[in-house]
Amino acid sequence: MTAPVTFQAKDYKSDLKPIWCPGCGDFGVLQGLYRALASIGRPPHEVAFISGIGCSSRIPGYTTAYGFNSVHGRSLPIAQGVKLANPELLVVVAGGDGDGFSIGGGHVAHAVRRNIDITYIVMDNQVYGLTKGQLSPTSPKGLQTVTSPLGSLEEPINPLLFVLAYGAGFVAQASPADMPGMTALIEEAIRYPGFAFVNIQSPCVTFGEDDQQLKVHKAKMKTLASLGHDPADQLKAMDLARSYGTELYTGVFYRNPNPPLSYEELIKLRQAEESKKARPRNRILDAYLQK
Ligand SMILES: Cc1ncc(C[n+]2csc(CCOP(=O)(O)OP(=O)(O)O)c2C)c(N)n1
Ligand code: SF4
Repeated sequence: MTAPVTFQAKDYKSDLKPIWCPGCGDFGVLQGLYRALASIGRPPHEVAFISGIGCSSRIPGYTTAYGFNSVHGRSLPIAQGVKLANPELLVVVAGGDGDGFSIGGGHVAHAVRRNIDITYIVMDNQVYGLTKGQLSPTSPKGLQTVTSPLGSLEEPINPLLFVLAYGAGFVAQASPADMPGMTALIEEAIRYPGFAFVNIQSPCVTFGEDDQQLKVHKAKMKTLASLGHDPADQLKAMDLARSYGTELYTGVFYRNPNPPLSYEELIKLRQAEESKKARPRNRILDAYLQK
């Protein structure tokens, strides 16, 4: 009998050296992704990373999996297309809060309600890192940046509530300040059979609030488990998510205890039903297909 093939974190690591600033939170997230994939044990050629544009969106290049570093804000539509074209692939979407909730914000609602089995990891650093520190949609009110030297006047959006409100089946938050906890959450999200979202508080040490955010996270973090939160309780999840920006809760806010069929499973069922029906031939389509 041959032993089953197992994988280690290093098997997902490409030869490309990350060019992130020393201390950037994205290093930890990348390690967490490698480790979660190794624990799941799917070979790199069965995994695809899709991203938009941003520092965090460089992730696909740093893995040995298939990758598409696409267009700013368009990672979700591309990832959904990839998964539908090849449902056997494990598809992970990675990107920033600007990519996901500014320019790409309109896609989130539809990815959630369509419920294709992909995992969406947002590295939420509350600024636009790649373009040198402009305000992002999750920047806290009052944050001073190059575009808000006197402090931001806008309220941040709440990515957790946003995704919960559209009915996502899996919503979690993590920080690389707790590597084992973050890795376990990434793995759980990937294993969830449907659209899963993990908001990772991944500090930008160059343009963020300050360069000590990981230490701040460590001191501030509270696990939802320690609060006795039941992840099956959707309303309580929304209540807890309201404290985004003030508290730093980590863990699973919501996991649907009865996950519905994913979009790709519904398509398979539809195809099976349709194939049983006798349909009048479409002469124009038949002629086209025979060309
Ligand atoms: C269509 C388009 N608009 C704007 C840009 C410029 N741009 C590139 S990355 C980015 C924001 C990056 O911030 P975020 O997505 O939060 O990722 P981070 O760099 O912080 O990881 C912007 C505005 C672009 N590349 N394409
Ligand atoms: S600019 Fe910020 S987000 Fe980009 S690599 Fe540097 S620390 Fe990371």
